[in-house]
Amino acid sequence: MARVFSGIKPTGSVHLGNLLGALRNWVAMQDEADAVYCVVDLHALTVPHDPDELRAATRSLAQVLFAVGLDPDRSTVFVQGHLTEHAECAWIMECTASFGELRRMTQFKDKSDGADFVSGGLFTYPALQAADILLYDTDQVPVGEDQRQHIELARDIAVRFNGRYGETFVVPEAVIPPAGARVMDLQHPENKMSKSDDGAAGTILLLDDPAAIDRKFKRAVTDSETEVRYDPAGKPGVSNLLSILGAATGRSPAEAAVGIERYGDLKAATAEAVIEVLRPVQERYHELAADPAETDRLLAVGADKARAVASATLDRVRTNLGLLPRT
Ligand code: ATP
Ligand code: LTN
Repeated sequence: MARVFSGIKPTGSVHLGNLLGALRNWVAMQDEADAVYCVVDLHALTVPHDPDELRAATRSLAQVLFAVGLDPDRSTVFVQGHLTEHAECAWIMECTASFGELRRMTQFKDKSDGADFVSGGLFTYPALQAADILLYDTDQVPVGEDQRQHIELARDIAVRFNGRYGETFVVPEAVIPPAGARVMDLQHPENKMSKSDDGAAGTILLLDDPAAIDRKFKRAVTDSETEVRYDPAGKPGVSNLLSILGAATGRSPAEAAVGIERYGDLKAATAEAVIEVLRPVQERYHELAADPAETDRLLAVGADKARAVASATLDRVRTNLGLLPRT
C-alpha cells in the first residue's frame, strides 16, 4: 500500500475550501493508502504568535480532523511537535538543500516581502516540510498547487541525499487535486477562499452556524445576467456556487445547474447543501471539544504510531551520514 503524508497548519480557521479541496480527500485516502496526517504546529512558529492561541488552535484543528472523518484506527493523526524527530531531521535537510534552492521558494518571497520581521525559520520552512515528508517513506503528498514547489524541493533533497550517502529516502511525489476542487471566495470569486480572510463575508468557516452560512450565500457576488450556467471564465461567481453545490451533493457543477433557473434559488440550494454537509461535522466537533482529554489521548496514540516510523528512518539517516552511534 502506498504511504500518503500531508500536513495542515494550525493558523486561522478551517473553511469550506480546506474541507472540499483537501480534507475530504484525506478522509477518502484512509481506505486506499497507509495515510499519515500531521498538524504542523512547528511550522506555525515562523511568524510571531500567541502561545495560548497556538495551543488552542492545535487541539481544535486536531478535533476538526477527527470530526471530518479521519479515523485513528485507519490512519495516523498526530501533532508535529510531539515528536523530536521532525526538528532534528530538519537540520539535516537544511544541510542538504542549498541556500540558492531555499532562496528560490516563492512562498518565502511572498511572505517575507514587506514583513517587519522575517525569521530564519520562514526561510528554512521548506526544509522542515521535507523532513515531515521524508521521515515517513512517503510515496504521495496530496497538497494544493501552491505547495508544488516545496514538494519538488523535498524530492531534490531526497535524490541528493541518496546520491551522496546511499539509498536512504523514498522519493515522494505531489498529488494535486483537479482545478474543480478549488473553492473561490464568495465576495471575490477570482481569488481562492482563504484562511487569511478569516471571518470575512466571502469565507464559509467550518464552524459557521446555519444563519451565517445562509447570509454569506445570499450576499455572494454573481453578475448582472440572470442565466444559471457553468462558465468559470465568463461567470466566476455563479460557477463557484455551482462547483460548491456540486461538490456538496456529489455531482458535477453542470449537473448541479439542472433545474435551477434563478440566482436566488441557486444561492438557497447551495446554502442548504452546505449546511447539510457541515451539520454532522459540527456535531462531532462539539462532542470532541467537550472532552479535550479524549483528543489528547487520540493524539498520543497517533504520536506513538508516527514515532515508530520516524525514529527508524532517522536512525538510518544518522548511520548513513556518519554520525557516531549512540551507545
Ligand atoms: P492561507 O490562506 O493562510 O494560505 P489556506 O486557507 O490556503 O491558508 P492551507 O493551510 O494552506 O490553507 O491549506 C490546507 C489545505 O487546504 C491545502 O491542501 C490547500 O490546498 C487546501 N485549500 C486551501 N484553500 C483552498 C480552497 N479555496 N479550495 C480548495 N482547497 C483549498
Ligand atoms: N506547507 C504546507 C503545510 C505542510 C505540509 C507538510 C503539507 C507542512 N508540512 C508536509 C504536506 C506535507 C502548507 O502551508 N499548506
